[in-house]
Amino acid sequence: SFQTFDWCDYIQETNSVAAPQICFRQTASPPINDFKVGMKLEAIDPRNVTSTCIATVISTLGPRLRLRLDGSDNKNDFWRLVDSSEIHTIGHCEKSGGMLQPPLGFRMNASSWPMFLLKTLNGAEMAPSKVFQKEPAGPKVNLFEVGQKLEAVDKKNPHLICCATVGAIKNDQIHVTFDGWKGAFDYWCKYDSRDIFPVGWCAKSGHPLQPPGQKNNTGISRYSFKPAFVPFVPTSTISSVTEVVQSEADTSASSLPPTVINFQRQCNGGSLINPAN
Ligand code: MLZ
Repeated sequence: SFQTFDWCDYIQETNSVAAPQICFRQTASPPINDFKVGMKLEAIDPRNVTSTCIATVISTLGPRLRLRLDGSDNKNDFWRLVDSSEIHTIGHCEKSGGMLQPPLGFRMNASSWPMFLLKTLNGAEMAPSKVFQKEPAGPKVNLFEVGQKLEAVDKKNPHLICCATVGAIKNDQIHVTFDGWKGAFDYWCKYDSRDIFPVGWCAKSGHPLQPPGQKNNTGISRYSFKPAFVPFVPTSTISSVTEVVQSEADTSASSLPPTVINFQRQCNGGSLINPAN
C-alpha cells in the first residue's frame, strides 16, 4: 500500500505547478561532486561568518558535502554545495591576506591553535581546486509565486531535502512551507538561497528526496522512501571497512536508526574499498 513519491503525479493530484528553474540560484544541471571523504578545505565558520577555518569532508550526498571544522566537535556539522562560495582550497584565505581562525567552540586552549593548525594540515589530503565549482549567479529579482512547488533543505534536519511549497512572498524573501508537516519546519529565506532547488533537482543529482509528510489514519506516511544508492561493495577488507563505517558514523543529528549496509564478498568495491584491486 506504499507508493513511491513521484513529483509528476503529485503536482497533478495537488493541482499545483513547479517553480521554474529561472527562479533559483542553482545551475540547470546539478554540479558533479568529486570531493572525497577526508579531504580538507577552507570554509567560513557558519557560527562566526567573519572566520575562515579548516574543514574536513565527513560525507558526501549528491552535490552536497557534510563538513566538520577541524578542532570543533561532531555536533556542529554543516552542509555545503560543491558550488558554494563559502568553501575554498587550502591557501585561499592567506592568498587574500587573511589568517585561518580556530572554529567557534575550539575544543583546546586558544594558545594551542598555531600548533593544532600545523598538525591538522600536516600530511592532509587537500581538496584540489578542480573539485570546487563556481557559484552560479542568481536571478536579479524574486520571481517566485505563491503556491509553486520546490525542493528545500529542512534546516532542522539539514541532511534532508524535502517537498515544499512557496507559502508567501515578501520583498526578496519567500516562505518555504513543507508539505504535510503542519508548519513545524517552515522558514523564510531569500529568493536566491542555496537551500532551495527546482522540482527534479534531487532525482537529477542523486540526492535522496523526502516525500510529503502527509500521514494516513495509521499515522504512517503513504509514501515509501526511495533508496538513493549503495555507495560501495567491498570484498577482502570487510573488517577494516566495518571499522571505518562505525567510527565515522554519527547518527546524533538524526532520530533515524543507523543504516546497515551488507557487503557482498565476491564483488569489487573499487579502489577506495579494495585498494589492492
Ligand atoms: N525525524 C523527523 C524528521 C522530520 C523531517 C521533516 N522534514 C520537513 C520526524 O519524523 O519528525
